[in-house]
Amino acid sequence: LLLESELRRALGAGEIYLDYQPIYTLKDKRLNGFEALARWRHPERGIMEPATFIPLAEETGLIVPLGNWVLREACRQMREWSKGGDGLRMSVNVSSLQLNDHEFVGQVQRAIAEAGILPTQLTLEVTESILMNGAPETLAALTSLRDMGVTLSIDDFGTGYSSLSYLAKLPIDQLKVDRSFIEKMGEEGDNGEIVRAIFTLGQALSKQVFAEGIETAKQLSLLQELGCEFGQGFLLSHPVNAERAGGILAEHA
Ligand code: G
Ligand code: G
Ligand code: MN
Ligand code: NA
Repeated sequence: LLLESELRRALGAGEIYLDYQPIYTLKDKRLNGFEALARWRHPERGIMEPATFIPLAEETGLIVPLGNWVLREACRQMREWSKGGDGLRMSVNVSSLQLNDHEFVGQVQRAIAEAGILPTQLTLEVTESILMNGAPETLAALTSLRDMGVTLSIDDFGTGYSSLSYLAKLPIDQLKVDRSFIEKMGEEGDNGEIVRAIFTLGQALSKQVFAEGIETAKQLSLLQELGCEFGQGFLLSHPVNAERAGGILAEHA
């Protein structure tokens, strides 16, 4: 059983770190940026996936300091990788508890300023459910972030229950199609109809559509046919540590 005290200690002890999954253009595999993914190097249990500790962090409220650390570290790393220019982007996952924290917008602003990156280099990924429970304060926070120049993305898109009229009104730039839809693409009896429908929706609402969880060449070619611009997945690259991500960046420079 994971304990709150362990996670609290881990944060202080520097056991939490970030892996990075490259995001590419699908047409010609140019590097667009990275998604930062939190990991916990536990002294006895080894490397732990976020699925095991993010829920604990959320239950205990530790997600606020943890999320703030992730944000600052991702921005700092982006700065280090941006010496050759400012075209590279970093995506950071944000929990609803962070968004609802009244200090969040200020923390994002500080993380950007402290690192010395452009707000346009940062993308925040929020889940559909955050938006559906859409408290006015949440929407106000999103609007402030977008006004700053930060890009906002809906992660795991298609698994929630966004009403289309509501979606049209949200201050959101991107839809990230949930991996489950990409997974089914190219299987017997699935020619990507759902994904195609999400693309049509994205176009109608002027939202960029990203694909995640691309694992097969078949999925990639179907996505290319759909005109999907950006994507990530094991076929293109697994999440890698900062050093390897730096190497990938150097290859693409
Ligand atoms: O990295 P995968 O490696 O297992 O990530 C699993 C889930 O954990 C994903 O849904 C991802 O969005 C989430 N996740 C990863 N890193 C973070 C983080 O820093 N903050 C939050 N809130 N979620 C994260
Ligand atoms: O929910 P979120 O999109 O943030 O989830 C990111 C998670 O997806 C991470 O756990 C990452 O390791 C995982 N992931 C990335 N690419 C693939 C893939 O191609 N297949 C599968 N099964 N998982 C992937
Ligand atoms: Mn994500
Ligand atoms: Na996702």
